[in-house]
Amino acid sequence: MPPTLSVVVPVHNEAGFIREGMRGILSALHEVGVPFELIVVENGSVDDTAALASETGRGEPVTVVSLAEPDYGAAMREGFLRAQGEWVVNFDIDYFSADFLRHVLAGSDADVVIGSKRDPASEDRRPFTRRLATRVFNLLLRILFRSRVSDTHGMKGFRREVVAQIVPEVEARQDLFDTELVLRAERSGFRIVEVPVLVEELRPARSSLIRRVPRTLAGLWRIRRRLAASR
Ligand SMILES: Nc1nc2c(ncn2[C@@H]2O[C@H](COP(=O)(O)OP(=O)(O)OP(=O)(O)O)[C@@H](O)[C@H]2O)c(=O)[nH]1
Ligand SMILES: [Mg+2]
Repeated sequence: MPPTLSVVVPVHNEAGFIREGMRGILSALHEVGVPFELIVVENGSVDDTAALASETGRGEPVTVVSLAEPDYGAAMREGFLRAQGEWVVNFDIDYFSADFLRHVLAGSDADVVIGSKRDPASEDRRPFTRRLATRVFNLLLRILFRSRVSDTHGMKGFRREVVAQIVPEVEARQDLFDTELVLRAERSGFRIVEVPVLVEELRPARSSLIRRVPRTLAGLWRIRRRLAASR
């Protein structure tokens, strides 16, 4: 029987945190108490992330996938396409919650459930610069795509049908994969519901915001051209 929940977690050079992160995610899944699978997709790590992931997942419904090139979006795509669950949720290794899983399972008539860092009832404990980046990024999505979604990064859940229909269409890789996936789901008329979250990363962010700006702008522009062309 397919599981109710699939959780997909992309990981890269996480040897220092993978055990703690996976144990936290597994205990959230056990706490929620529905049949699940956990799919950890490592790519391009130069440490022993994959081996530690396999060791930590022993005896649990865990699949560890390893690919050559470091690419967040390629890892997400691979994990989503392997997932068998009625709902497919994506977590970062350092940002997940049992409450979010409960929101997803209670998702009634929703097709997509987004844990929005910008929901009025959310509590975002990240540093000011990260919160500002989220706001500016979302403003861009509103202007460039007329999107009504308030956040595309972070915890998200998708019904099987959304994954099957939309994931193969997504061309963006790296960190814009999530954005194109959500924008395409929105454009296809799937019902998106946002839920509040407590944002408390379990370790400081590793990526430099400034270095991401030019790549993000160019990537958004390409998504805009693709979506316009596929209308
Ligand atoms: N497979 C894979 N996973 C990645 C890659 N880069 C980052 N990740 C994973 O993506 C998740 C988020 O990455 P983080 O390093 O925590 O990102 P951050 O610095 O907090 O930045 P944001 O979360 O984007 O604000 C973690 O689970 C990482 O291990 C990659 O190249 N490949
Ligand atoms: Mg992080």
